Amino acid sequence: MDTLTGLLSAEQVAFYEREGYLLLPDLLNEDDLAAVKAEMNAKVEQIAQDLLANGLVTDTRSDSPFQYRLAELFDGLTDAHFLKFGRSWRDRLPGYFDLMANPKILDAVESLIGPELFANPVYNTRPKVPGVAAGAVPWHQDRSYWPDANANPVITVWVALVDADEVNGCLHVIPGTHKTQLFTHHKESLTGTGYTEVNEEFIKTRRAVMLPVPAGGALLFNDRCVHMSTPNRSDHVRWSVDLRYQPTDQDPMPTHGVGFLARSRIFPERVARMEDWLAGQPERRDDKMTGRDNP
Ligand SMILES: O=C(O)CCC(=O)C(=O)O
Repeated sequence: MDTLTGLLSAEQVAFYEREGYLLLPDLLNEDDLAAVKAEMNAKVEQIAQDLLANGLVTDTRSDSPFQYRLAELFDGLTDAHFLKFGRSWRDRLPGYFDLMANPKILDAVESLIGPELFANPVYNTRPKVPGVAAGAVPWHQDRSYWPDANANPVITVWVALVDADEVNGCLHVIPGTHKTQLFTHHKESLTGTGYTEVNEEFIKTRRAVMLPVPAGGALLFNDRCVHMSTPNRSDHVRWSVDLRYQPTDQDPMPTHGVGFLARSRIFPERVARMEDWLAGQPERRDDKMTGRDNP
Protein backbone atom coordinates (compact mmCIF):
# COMPACT_ATOMS: atom_id res chain seq x y z
CA MET A 1 0.00 0.00 0.00
CA ASP A 2 1.30 3.48 -0.79
CA THR A 3 -0.59 5.28 1.93
CA LEU A 4 -0.82 3.79 5.36
CA THR A 5 -4.25 4.02 6.95
CA GLY A 6 -5.77 2.42 10.02
CA LEU A 7 -4.39 1.69 13.44
CA LEU A 8 -0.99 0.13 13.00
CA SER A 9 2.39 1.82 12.83
CA ALA A 10 4.70 1.36 9.85
CA GLU A 11 6.88 -0.86 12.08
CA GLN A 12 3.94 -3.11 12.95
CA VAL A 13 2.93 -3.44 9.31
CA ALA A 14 6.53 -4.23 8.35
CA PHE A 15 6.71 -6.87 11.12
CA TYR A 16 3.48 -8.49 9.91
CA GLU A 17 4.67 -8.53 6.33
CA ARG A 18 8.02 -10.03 7.28
CA GLU A 19 6.94 -12.56 9.92
CA GLY A 20 3.31 -13.33 8.89
CA TYR A 21 1.82 -12.50 12.28
CA LEU A 22 1.43 -9.60 14.70
CA LEU A 23 0.50 -9.49 18.36
CA LEU A 24 -1.69 -6.59 19.58
CA PRO A 25 -1.78 -7.30 23.32
CA ASP A 26 -4.25 -4.59 24.35
CA LEU A 27 -6.48 -4.16 21.31
CA LEU A 28 -9.84 -4.66 23.06
CA ASN A 29 -11.32 -3.90 26.47
CA GLU A 30 -14.08 -5.46 28.56
CA ASP A 31 -16.76 -3.35 26.83
CA ASP A 32 -15.63 -4.57 23.42
CA LEU A 33 -16.00 -8.17 24.57
CA ALA A 34 -19.21 -7.88 26.60
CA ALA A 35 -21.68 -8.71 23.80
CA VAL A 36 -19.79 -11.72 22.52
CA LYS A 37 -19.23 -13.02 26.04
CA ALA A 38 -22.99 -12.76 26.67
CA GLU A 39 -23.58 -15.07 23.66
CA MET A 40 -21.04 -17.53 25.03
CA ASN A 41 -22.58 -17.46 28.50
CA ALA A 42 -26.03 -18.10 27.00
CA LYS A 43 -24.66 -21.12 25.12
CA VAL A 44 -22.95 -22.43 28.23
CA GLU A 45 -26.28 -22.17 30.04
CA GLN A 46 -27.97 -24.23 27.27
CA ILE A 47 -25.21 -26.83 27.51
CA ALA A 48 -25.55 -26.97 31.29
CA GLN A 49 -29.30 -27.54 30.97
CA ASP A 50 -28.71 -30.25 28.37
CA LEU A 51 -26.19 -32.04 30.60
CA LEU A 52 -28.60 -31.77 33.52
CA ALA A 53 -31.53 -33.09 31.49
CA ASN A 54 -29.42 -36.05 30.39
CA GLY A 55 -28.33 -36.85 33.93
CA LEU A 56 -24.69 -36.08 33.22
CA VAL A 57 -24.44 -33.37 35.91
CA THR A 58 -26.42 -32.66 39.03
CA ASP A 59 -25.35 -29.04 39.39
CA THR A 60 -25.37 -26.55 36.50
CA ARG A 61 -22.68 -24.44 38.21
CA SER A 62 -24.64 -21.30 37.47
CA ASP A 63 -22.54 -19.24 39.88
CA SER A 64 -19.17 -20.24 38.47
CA PRO A 65 -17.16 -17.57 36.67
CA PHE A 66 -16.96 -17.51 32.86
CA GLN A 67 -13.46 -18.95 32.89
CA TYR A 68 -14.39 -21.97 35.03
CA ARG A 69 -18.01 -22.98 34.41
CA LEU A 70 -17.59 -25.13 31.30
CA ALA A 71 -14.48 -26.79 32.77
CA GLU A 72 -16.44 -27.72 35.89
CA LEU A 73 -19.40 -28.99 33.86
CA PHE A 74 -17.22 -31.33 31.78
CA ASP A 75 -14.95 -32.42 34.59
CA GLY A 76 -15.30 -36.22 34.69
CA LEU A 77 -17.15 -36.43 31.36
CA THR A 78 -15.65 -37.66 28.09
CA ASP A 79 -14.50 -36.02 24.86
CA ALA A 80 -17.64 -37.40 23.19
CA HIS A 81 -19.85 -35.55 25.68
CA PHE A 82 -18.06 -32.32 24.84
CA LEU A 83 -17.96 -32.87 21.08
CA LYS A 84 -21.71 -33.29 20.96
CA PHE A 85 -21.79 -29.47 21.16
CA GLY A 86 -19.06 -29.01 18.53
CA ARG A 87 -15.30 -28.61 18.86
CA SER A 88 -15.83 -24.93 18.06
CA TRP A 89 -18.92 -22.82 17.55
CA ARG A 90 -20.03 -20.63 14.64
CA ASP A 91 -23.36 -19.18 15.68
CA ARG A 92 -24.87 -16.27 13.72
CA LEU A 93 -25.86 -14.11 16.68
CA PRO A 94 -25.77 -10.36 17.44
CA GLY A 95 -22.79 -10.60 19.82
CA TYR A 96 -20.62 -12.04 17.06
CA PHE A 97 -21.53 -9.25 14.67
CA ASP A 98 -20.73 -6.77 17.40
CA LEU A 99 -17.20 -8.16 17.67
CA MET A 100 -16.63 -8.71 13.94
CA ALA A 101 -17.65 -5.13 13.17
CA ASN A 102 -15.59 -3.66 16.01
CA PRO A 103 -13.82 -0.57 14.59
CA LYS A 104 -10.59 -1.32 16.49
CA ILE A 105 -10.33 -4.69 14.77
CA LEU A 106 -11.25 -3.20 11.39
CA ASP A 107 -8.71 -0.40 11.86
CA ALA A 108 -5.96 -2.94 12.52
CA VAL A 109 -6.92 -5.07 9.51
CA GLU A 110 -7.26 -1.98 7.31
CA SER A 111 -3.61 -1.19 7.98
CA LEU A 112 -2.69 -4.53 6.44
CA ILE A 113 -5.04 -4.91 3.47
CA GLY A 114 -6.68 -1.53 2.93
CA PRO A 115 -10.13 -0.09 3.68
CA GLU A 116 -12.36 -2.36 1.55
CA LEU A 117 -12.96 -5.12 4.07
CA PHE A 118 -15.08 -8.25 3.91
CA ALA A 119 -15.65 -10.28 7.07
CA ASN A 120 -14.96 -13.86 5.96
CA PRO A 121 -17.67 -16.42 6.86
CA VAL A 122 -15.19 -18.59 8.75
CA TYR A 123 -15.10 -17.63 12.43
CA ASN A 124 -14.91 -19.87 15.46
CA THR A 125 -15.50 -19.62 19.14
CA ARG A 126 -13.16 -22.01 20.90
CA PRO A 127 -13.91 -23.02 24.43
CA LYS A 128 -10.75 -25.03 25.02
CA VAL A 129 -11.78 -27.19 27.96
CA PRO A 130 -9.04 -28.92 29.99
CA GLY A 131 -8.53 -32.54 29.02
CA VAL A 132 -10.54 -32.45 25.78
CA ALA A 133 -8.23 -33.68 23.02
CA ALA A 134 -9.90 -31.57 20.33
CA GLY A 135 -8.73 -28.43 22.16
CA ALA A 136 -5.21 -28.95 20.87
CA VAL A 137 -4.96 -27.99 17.20
CA PRO A 138 -2.12 -29.50 15.13
CA TRP A 139 0.28 -27.52 12.93
CA HIS A 140 -1.60 -26.25 9.90
CA GLN A 141 -2.17 -23.37 7.51
CA ASP A 142 -5.73 -22.05 7.62
CA ARG A 143 -5.71 -22.07 3.87
CA SER A 144 -5.70 -25.87 3.97
CA TYR A 145 -9.39 -25.58 4.90
CA TRP A 146 -10.20 -23.58 1.73
CA PRO A 147 -7.54 -24.64 -0.81
CA ASP A 148 -9.74 -23.83 -3.80
CA ALA A 149 -11.03 -20.46 -2.68
CA ASN A 150 -9.71 -17.48 -4.58
CA ALA A 151 -9.39 -15.47 -1.39
CA ASN A 152 -5.96 -14.12 -0.63
CA PRO A 153 -4.93 -12.81 1.73
CA VAL A 154 -7.31 -13.91 4.44
CA ILE A 155 -6.23 -12.45 7.76
CA THR A 156 -7.14 -14.22 10.98
CA VAL A 157 -7.77 -12.05 14.02
CA TRP A 158 -7.49 -14.42 16.96
CA VAL A 159 -8.96 -12.76 20.07
CA ALA A 160 -8.27 -14.01 23.60
CA LEU A 161 -11.23 -13.83 26.00
CA VAL A 162 -9.09 -14.99 28.91
CA ASP A 163 -5.32 -14.82 29.26
CA ALA A 164 -3.98 -17.48 26.87
CA ASP A 165 -0.64 -18.92 27.92
CA GLU A 166 1.60 -21.95 27.78
CA VAL A 167 -0.44 -23.82 30.42
CA ASN A 168 -3.95 -23.35 28.98
CA GLY A 169 -2.78 -23.79 25.39
CA CYS A 170 -1.91 -20.58 23.55
CA LEU A 171 -0.96 -20.45 19.88
CA HIS A 172 2.47 -21.13 18.40
CA VAL A 173 3.41 -19.93 14.92
CA ILE A 174 6.24 -20.57 12.49
CA PRO A 175 7.40 -17.14 11.33
CA GLY A 176 7.86 -16.56 7.63
CA THR A 177 5.74 -19.50 6.46
CA HIS A 178 3.16 -17.07 5.03
CA LYS A 179 5.58 -16.52 2.16
CA THR A 180 5.28 -20.16 1.11
CA GLN A 181 2.64 -21.87 -0.98
CA LEU A 182 0.10 -24.13 0.65
CA PHE A 183 1.94 -27.14 2.09
CA THR A 184 0.54 -30.67 1.81
CA HIS A 185 -1.80 -31.50 4.69
CA HIS A 186 -3.51 -34.68 5.88
CA LYS A 187 -6.39 -35.26 8.29
CA GLU A 188 -5.16 -35.97 11.81
CA SER A 189 -6.75 -38.87 13.68
CA LEU A 190 -6.00 -38.08 17.33
CA THR A 191 -8.84 -35.76 18.28
CA GLY A 192 -11.75 -37.44 16.53
CA THR A 193 -12.54 -34.23 14.69
CA GLY A 194 -10.31 -34.49 11.62
CA TYR A 195 -8.31 -31.29 11.83
CA THR A 196 -6.00 -30.73 8.89
CA GLU A 197 -2.33 -31.19 9.77
CA VAL A 198 0.67 -30.17 7.72
CA ASN A 199 2.97 -33.01 6.69
CA GLU A 200 5.90 -32.93 9.06
CA GLU A 201 8.63 -32.76 6.45
CA PHE A 202 7.63 -29.19 5.60
CA ILE A 203 8.15 -27.78 9.09
CA LYS A 204 10.51 -30.00 11.06
CA THR A 205 13.57 -27.80 10.56
CA ARG A 206 11.76 -24.51 11.12
CA ARG A 207 11.79 -22.37 14.27
CA ALA A 208 8.48 -21.86 16.07
CA VAL A 209 7.50 -19.11 18.52
CA MET A 210 5.01 -19.38 21.35
CA LEU A 211 2.59 -16.46 21.59
CA PRO A 212 0.81 -15.89 24.91
CA VAL A 213 -2.02 -13.37 24.48
CA PRO A 214 -3.61 -11.47 27.39
CA ALA A 215 -7.42 -11.24 27.57
CA GLY A 216 -8.55 -8.59 25.11
CA GLY A 217 -5.40 -9.01 23.05
CA ALA A 218 -5.39 -10.19 19.46
CA LEU A 219 -3.04 -12.15 17.30
CA LEU A 220 -3.25 -11.37 13.60
CA PHE A 221 -1.88 -13.87 11.11
CA ASN A 222 -1.94 -14.69 7.43
CA ASP A 223 -3.82 -17.77 6.25
CA ARG A 224 -0.61 -19.40 5.07
CA CYS A 225 1.18 -18.81 8.38
CA VAL A 226 1.69 -22.26 9.94
CA HIS A 227 0.35 -22.37 13.51
CA MET A 228 -0.93 -24.74 16.19
CA SER A 229 -2.07 -24.73 19.78
CA THR A 230 -1.13 -27.02 22.64
CA PRO A 231 -3.49 -28.88 25.03
CA ASN A 232 -5.11 -27.10 27.93
CA ARG A 233 -3.34 -28.28 31.09
CA SER A 234 -4.94 -25.70 33.37
CA ASP A 235 -8.07 -25.86 35.53
CA HIS A 236 -10.04 -23.37 33.41
CA VAL A 237 -11.33 -22.80 29.89
CA ARG A 238 -9.14 -21.03 27.35
CA TRP A 239 -11.80 -19.01 25.56
CA SER A 240 -10.98 -17.42 22.22
CA VAL A 241 -12.65 -16.32 19.01
CA ASP A 242 -10.93 -16.44 15.66
CA LEU A 243 -12.32 -14.02 13.08
CA ARG A 244 -11.20 -13.57 9.48
CA TYR A 245 -11.10 -10.69 7.01
CA GLN A 246 -10.14 -10.26 3.38
CA PRO A 247 -10.25 -7.58 0.67
CA THR A 248 -13.71 -7.18 -0.89
CA ASP A 249 -12.61 -8.21 -4.38
CA GLN A 250 -11.93 -11.78 -3.25
CA ASP A 251 -14.05 -14.93 -3.18
CA PRO A 252 -16.63 -14.45 -0.40
CA MET A 253 -16.54 -18.24 0.19
CA PRO A 254 -20.34 -18.64 0.56
CA THR A 255 -20.06 -22.41 0.94
CA HIS A 256 -18.46 -21.73 4.34
CA GLY A 257 -21.26 -19.52 5.66
CA VAL A 258 -22.36 -15.88 5.55
CA GLY A 259 -19.69 -13.20 5.51
CA PHE A 260 -20.41 -9.49 5.25
CA LEU A 261 -19.13 -6.18 3.94
CA ALA A 262 -17.57 -4.78 7.09
CA ARG A 263 -16.04 -1.52 5.83
CA SER A 264 -15.93 0.35 2.54
CA ARG A 265 -14.83 3.80 1.49
CA ILE A 266 -16.06 3.13 -2.05
CA PHE A 267 -19.54 1.83 -1.15
CA PRO A 268 -20.18 2.97 2.44
CA GLU A 269 -23.94 2.68 1.88
CA ARG A 270 -23.56 -1.06 1.29
CA VAL A 271 -21.78 -1.85 4.57
CA ALA A 272 -23.82 -4.56 6.31
CA ARG A 273 -25.77 -3.77 9.44
CA MET A 274 -26.35 -6.39 12.07
CA GLU A 275 -29.85 -7.08 10.74
CA ASP A 276 -28.50 -7.71 7.24
CA TRP A 277 -26.04 -10.32 8.42
CA LEU A 278 -28.54 -11.94 10.78
CA ALA A 279 -30.88 -12.24 7.79
CA GLY A 280 -28.11 -13.95 5.80
CA GLN A 281 -27.28 -10.94 3.59
CA PRO A 282 -23.64 -10.05 3.07
CA GLU A 283 -24.39 -6.37 2.47
CA ARG A 284 -27.00 -3.72 3.09
CA ARG A 285 -29.82 -3.89 0.62
CA ASP A 286 -32.91 -2.04 1.62
CA ASP A 287 -35.86 -0.83 -0.36
CA LYS A 288 -34.62 2.73 -0.66
CA MET A 289 -31.38 1.57 -2.20
CA THR A 290 -32.85 -1.00 -4.56
CA GLY A 291 -35.80 1.18 -5.59
CA ARG A 292 -38.17 -1.66 -4.79
CA ASP A 293 -41.66 -0.78 -3.54
CA ASN A 294 -42.22 -1.29 0.12
CA PRO A 295 -45.63 -2.98 0.38
O1 LIG B 1 -7.46 -21.41 18.96
C1 LIG B 1 -6.80 -22.40 18.71
O2 LIG B 1 -6.38 -23.15 19.58
C2 LIG B 1 -6.46 -22.71 17.28
C3 LIG B 1 -6.82 -21.59 16.39
C4 LIG B 1 -6.57 -21.83 14.96
O3 LIG B 1 -6.00 -22.80 14.55
C5 LIG B 1 -7.02 -20.83 14.02
O4 LIG B 1 -7.59 -19.81 14.43
O5 LIG B 1 -6.83 -21.02 12.82
